[in-house]
Amino acid sequence: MTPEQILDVAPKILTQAQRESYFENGYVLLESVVPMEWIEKVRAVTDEMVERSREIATSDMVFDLEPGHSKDNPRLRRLSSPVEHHPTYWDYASQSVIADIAADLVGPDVKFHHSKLNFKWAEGGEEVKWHQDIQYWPHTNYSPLTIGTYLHDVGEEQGPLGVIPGSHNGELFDEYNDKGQWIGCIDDGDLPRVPLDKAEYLMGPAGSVTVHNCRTVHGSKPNLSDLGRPLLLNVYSAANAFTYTANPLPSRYEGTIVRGKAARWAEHDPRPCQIPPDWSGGYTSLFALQQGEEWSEEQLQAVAEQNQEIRGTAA
Ligand SMILES: O=C(O)CCC(=O)C(=O)O
Repeated sequence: MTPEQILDVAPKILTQAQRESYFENGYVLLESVVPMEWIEKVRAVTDEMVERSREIATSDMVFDLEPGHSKDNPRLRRLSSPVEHHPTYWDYASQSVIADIAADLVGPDVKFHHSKLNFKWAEGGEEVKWHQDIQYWPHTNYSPLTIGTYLHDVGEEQGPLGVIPGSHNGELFDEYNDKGQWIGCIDDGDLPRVPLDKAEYLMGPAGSVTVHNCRTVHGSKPNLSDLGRPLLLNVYSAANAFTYTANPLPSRYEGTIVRGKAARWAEHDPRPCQIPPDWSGGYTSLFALQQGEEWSEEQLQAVAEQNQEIRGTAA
């Protein structure tokens, strides 16, 4: 659907001005839009997951650990595919206001793709380098978007999500380096073409939601404050957008229609998309890839096995 066709359908949550702003700028911030009952439920299961992470010492397909993580001092970068690990995350992704927000921006037929929870731990939570998402998981069109939910209040000090307004209508950048290695971010040599001085940082109280389009250039600074910044990210697309590469963060819910109905025809955008490495054997993590971290043979083997298990259970 074109933005005009989407705008012709009555919105469920957003104002018409917010929808227009999303189409123009490639992002929108919705402050305090999620009821606190949901946030409290999600926080409670997140605490449980953090407890579980005390038992592991190296990153795997579930927990992406910061260097320095230990039983006594857990430091998580990411919980991968939270929907796969606790039903509350899926209830939130499929039944809460965020799926309605997706419908307001991709059209009434909405498909779930994947989820992740980026912690950006207090006192050192790592930066996310400037990148676009769609090169990680190409679709036949550019409707996919990511909805981020701040589980706690986020101000400038916590490393809020930063976006470059209008970049969704610009260049799609190469996320490989000049040696042909996937770096999952925009190479330093290309960054001068990104108007970083125009970056907008999206902040708000717990329950605020960030939405960015899959072509929008975005990133975030390290969190040097003494408060964590858990940001729960759920990715949706129009039902008529189809993937043609393996999902880096698979789950049994990939492809589930969360609003409206399934598509019988795929919609194709003529603009080309870069192809990522083949994730079908497993994916490490955005942070590890951007930081150029090497994972051990044992970690990669464990990831491959967990990956196989999840793909085997995918609906
Ligand atoms: O956590 C963040 O600040 C950004 C997340 C992000 O860009 C991603 O996970 O793709």
